[in-house]
Amino acid sequence: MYNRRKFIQTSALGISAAIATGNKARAQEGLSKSPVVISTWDAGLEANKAAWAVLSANGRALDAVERGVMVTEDSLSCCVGLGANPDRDGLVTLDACIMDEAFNCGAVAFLERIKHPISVARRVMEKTPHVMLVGEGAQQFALAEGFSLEPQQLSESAQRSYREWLQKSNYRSPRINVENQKEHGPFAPAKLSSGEWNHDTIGMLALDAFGNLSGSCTTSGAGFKMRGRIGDSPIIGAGLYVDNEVGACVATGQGEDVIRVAGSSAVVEAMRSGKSPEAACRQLIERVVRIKKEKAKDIQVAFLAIDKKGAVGSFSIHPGFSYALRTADQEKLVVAKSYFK
Ligand code: SD4
Repeated sequence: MYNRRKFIQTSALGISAAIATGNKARAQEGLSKSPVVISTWDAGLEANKAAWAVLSANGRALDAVERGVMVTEDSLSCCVGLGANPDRDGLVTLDACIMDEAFNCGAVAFLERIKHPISVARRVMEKTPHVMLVGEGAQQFALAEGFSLEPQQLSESAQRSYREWLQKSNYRSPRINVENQKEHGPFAPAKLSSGEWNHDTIGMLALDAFGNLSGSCTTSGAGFKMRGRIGDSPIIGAGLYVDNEVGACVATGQGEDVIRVAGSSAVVEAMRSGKSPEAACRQLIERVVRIKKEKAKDIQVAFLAIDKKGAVGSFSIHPGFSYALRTADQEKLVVAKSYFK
């Protein structure tokens, strides 16, 4: 009798055989044999572990990029998720998006009091005819989907930095990863007690054992932003883009300047025309620098990309951006090259 156990065994064998055949074909085409996951900033190391647990068990890249960034959303010591810096009215508002190998995508923006915006973005993708929900509507949808409403309560570090910010209440564009808050003002990220720099975004890209790409991006946006401000991170084509035939890209840094060049989509197009992931990221950084002229000195933008073969690369305006890489035989933080030295 073809019982359930046998079905599971047969399916498991089927999956391994499919992966083995897939690996052979991919090796012949010069594609990566192992899954790969990359994510932005130091927090990516922890996030990659959760993603790797999915990828190494032959799970989907889509599940990996959701699970991975949930770790960062959960961590109150980091400024992604509800522990993040608030807007200038003292309220935390969250943005996120996700995209799979078949151009399916979902996003939420200006979402309050929900712990895992990335999972709400995935539900938007899977359960609605839309790509993006914002604000109250996004929150209502999340509640209808069973997410719980968390208290609007700032973490201790966010309370501290908000109190400091209120002393001057001076709104200006965020300066991301500029390494001296005293010199560069309250918009530079805080140094954690661990000595790491605190960033407000994580972007993650994964290639799974089936050769499929997916990506995710989740953020509290710029600390002390104007109420209602939305950056690049939840915008498909700006903060994230995935084209399974070519590659994928995710952005971090000053969102306004990523949106104006349709950043992640443009990096994927540069890879389509034959550029390596690093060369493609560099081309877009050079474009941003050209557009911003003198002001490029004051902003940080970084792109991180992977191509269909599993090659990865990154480029930023200023030094200080790093990304976390995990494959079957590597787990490390890589310092990206930058336009200014
Ligand atoms: C934004 N791109 O909201 C985000 C901020 C960011 O590390 O990446 N911070 O503009």
